[in-house]
Amino acid sequence: MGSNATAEAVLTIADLIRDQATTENAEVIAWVTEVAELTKPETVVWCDGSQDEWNRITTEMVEAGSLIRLDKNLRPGSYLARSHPADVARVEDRTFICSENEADAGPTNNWMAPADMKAELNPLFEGSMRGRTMYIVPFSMGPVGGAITQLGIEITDSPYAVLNMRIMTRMGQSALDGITPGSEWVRTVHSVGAPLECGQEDVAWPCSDTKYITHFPETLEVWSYGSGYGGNALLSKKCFALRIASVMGKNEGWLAEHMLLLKLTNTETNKAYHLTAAFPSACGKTNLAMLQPTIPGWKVETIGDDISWLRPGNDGRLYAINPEAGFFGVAPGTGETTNPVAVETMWGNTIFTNVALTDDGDVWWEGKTNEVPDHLIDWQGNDWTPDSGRVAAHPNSRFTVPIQQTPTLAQDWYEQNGVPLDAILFGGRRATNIPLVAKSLSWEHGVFMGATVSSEKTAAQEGTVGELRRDPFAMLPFCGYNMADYWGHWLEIGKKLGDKAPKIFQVNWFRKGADGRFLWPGFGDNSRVIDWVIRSVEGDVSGETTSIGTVPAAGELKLDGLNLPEADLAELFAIDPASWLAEADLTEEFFAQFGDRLPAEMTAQLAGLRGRLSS
Ligand code: GTP
Ligand code: SPV
Ligand code: MN
Repeated sequence: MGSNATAEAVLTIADLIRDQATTENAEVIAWVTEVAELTKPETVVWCDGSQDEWNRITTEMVEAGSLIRLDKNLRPGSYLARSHPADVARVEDRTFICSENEADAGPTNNWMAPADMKAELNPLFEGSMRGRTMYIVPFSMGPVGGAITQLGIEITDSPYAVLNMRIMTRMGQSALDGITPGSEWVRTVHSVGAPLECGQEDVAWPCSDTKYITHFPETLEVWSYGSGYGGNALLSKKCFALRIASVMGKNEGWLAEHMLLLKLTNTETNKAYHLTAAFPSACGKTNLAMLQPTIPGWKVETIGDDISWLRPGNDGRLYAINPEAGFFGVAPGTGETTNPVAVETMWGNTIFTNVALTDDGDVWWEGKTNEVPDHLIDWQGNDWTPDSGRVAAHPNSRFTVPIQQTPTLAQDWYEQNGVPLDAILFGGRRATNIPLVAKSLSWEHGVFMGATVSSEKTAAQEGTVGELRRDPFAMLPFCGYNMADYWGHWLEIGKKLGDKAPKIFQVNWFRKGADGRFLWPGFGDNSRVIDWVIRSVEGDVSGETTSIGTVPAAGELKLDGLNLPEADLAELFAIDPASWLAEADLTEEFFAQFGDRLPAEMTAQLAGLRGRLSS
């Protein structure tokens, strides 16, 4: 079937697409047809985002052995997927920004000219969906019709991607209806790169050794090949909402950021505040987004855990939305004591990827419970016992869950025009140097703080866990254009906002003592830091100005009930000028690669820091 010989006798793929199309937009139909003629799927499905569609696809996948249905009573409507053991994280070395000019992608991105990349991709996509179903997945990033909202379509041959996209985005007919002729929308194509020849049996997790995650910011396109995993395959997420959207934002005066979004209400005054925070992958965004304060006085509500879009509003303030509709969260370390809100959120309707299966048909991972089950099936499908000498869940195993199941969800998530921001946090995983919290001396200094974030590598990216690397704004793998221009754009936005700009802070939950233990308890106790941040925004505390920023003055940080040793507190805020100056040298080297595209302000900020440290 599907060969050219029979094409004339039966409906052509173009006929099929036109007959089944759930839109009249000729532009959409032409693009879908073009992709189908290239990839040659066996069938085509226009997704409507309905429960029936979900039920049909999950049933098919369970029957095919590519999903395991979890116990209906323990975890209703939930499934476990096990990836190929080599397809477990984003692949940054296979990720490309294909702008016309190499300099526009900048030194921190892999680059190839659009035409060259298309020439390289074409033979790969040629027939890549043979024997498979091609799904057309329309989605909205943000509430349909919202001021900051953008629309897109993902074409994919992965039913796993379709299910995840239904959770992660507002997927279906209303998004497709929003894509009107001539309007701006993002075209994304994904293939697992594993065509099935006639009679060939499928595997549970098809993928290819050859992987390409490619972005064409000038034509608003994404082409992804060879991987079924998260950020490589759910193209709404890192590919569109960060890499493509960051370029759209640069051109249109807004920002696409790797940030959580949180609402805080002072329970005494009833005044509400909104805060975003950019931390690198697997550095605590989901956890902070679901913060359960350990101190009284604050109600915390969740709006987003991974991506925020920021846009100046008519009143001159900076507004934010979470463009997503679900969480694709890190499973390990997520437990009743660390993140009870996440545990409650995933009561059902959840897709788990690469976690362990319990004997009663539920899921488990390291850190889920204190007691470890006697027997499990590990993430690769093998028997596991506590003395196996290996982890049961992959360190980058994930849960995909609808945001609307979050018990702490703020109504603001539905807000068409977003929420006004009061504070922006930058952080990373730093055993040394970076204090628990510091307020920037100005917007420009805050941009410098963001630009100089370094963090120890986690399992969310391929490579050596623990290795320190620069991750400016937690956007190193996600900025779709020259990082120096991006800093310039942040500086511009700051000028536009003036004194209505949110205040910028630096935080670090991960500082360690000489004995290697975390000095700060983290998690719910991060509310103590957030409390100081908001009081600082309000001017209720004045802090103590140091060479690296303003830190809490003695007594300002609420530490009651914590039993934090004096020495640990001192170490959390210790500033060693020698190691800061050594880091400043590395910053100079890091900045140098951007040549004359580096904003002069960044050089001035570095000089200012060195001057303050030396005096
Ligand atoms: P991505 O989804 O990859 O972008 O990650 P994320 O930033 O949302 O990370 P997440 O909140 O899932 O946290 C990743 C890991 O960091 C988990 O294992 C958490 O348990 C751990 N973690 C989060 N917050 C804290 C904290 O305050 N202190 C410590 N020590 N660990 C934390
Ligand atoms: C991250 O790595 O920052 C994630 C997971 O949030 S993924 O969607 O795979 O990029
Ligand atoms: Mn992320």
